[in-house]
Amino acid sequence: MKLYFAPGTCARVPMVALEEIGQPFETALIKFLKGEHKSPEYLAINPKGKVPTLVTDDGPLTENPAILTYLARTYPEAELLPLGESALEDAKIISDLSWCASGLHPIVTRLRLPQLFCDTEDGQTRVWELASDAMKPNFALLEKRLSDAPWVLGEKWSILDVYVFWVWFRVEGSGFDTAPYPNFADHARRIVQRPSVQRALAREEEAEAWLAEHGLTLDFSTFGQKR
Ligand SMILES: N[C@@H](CCC(=O)N[C@@H](CS)C(=O)NCC(=O)O)C(=O)O
Repeated sequence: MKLYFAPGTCARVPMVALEEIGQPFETALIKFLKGEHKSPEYLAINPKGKVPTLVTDDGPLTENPAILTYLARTYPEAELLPLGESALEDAKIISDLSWCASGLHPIVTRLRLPQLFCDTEDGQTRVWELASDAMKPNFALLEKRLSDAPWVLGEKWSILDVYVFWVWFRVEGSGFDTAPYPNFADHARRIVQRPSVQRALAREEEAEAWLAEHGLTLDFSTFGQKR
């Protein structure tokens, strides 16, 4: 399998999943600043022009919920997700994956890159403020879940923990006030200790260093940090 990724992006989640599975996999670094994600070659694999893309033996797969479900079903011994208990329990897991991808991720993008949503500085401030307001109830839900149990799905770790960790990491660096969410903060500290996460972060660091060496570092200096 081959994972197309860029450091700091949501491709971190399938990267950790592949590390958990423990079988050799290839990675391909997409250089956003070179526009590689919009190149004809990449669009032939992923017409949406985004990362992650996982190329499997049966062809490319896009969208985190699909990639993670595929990996969890194909490698059940890795115990990425507790699938197969019942139709309802499986659907609840899909519900959480969808929440990360279509509920939380779009707000993360507005917090990190408000300039994509408005081309005036005042407008960008407003995008950031509205995104911050929109994120608060979502963080409150996660704070509640992580005060009731150590992991998102309860007593046992799952790849959903890495998905919400990626959201935490992105939001924490955006200027959003994370102080009211101590259990979520503790969850992030525990997740980062996981060996698979350490290995994925090391891969990202290596990619980041390569990008820096070639003048291709993406300026994620966020609006929130600039304020
Ligand atoms: N719904 C997609 C979202 C993928 C996505 O938005 N990826 C971002 C990085 S976190 C990206 O590739 N952005 C580049 C762009 O939109 O040009 C998923 O869950 O996989």
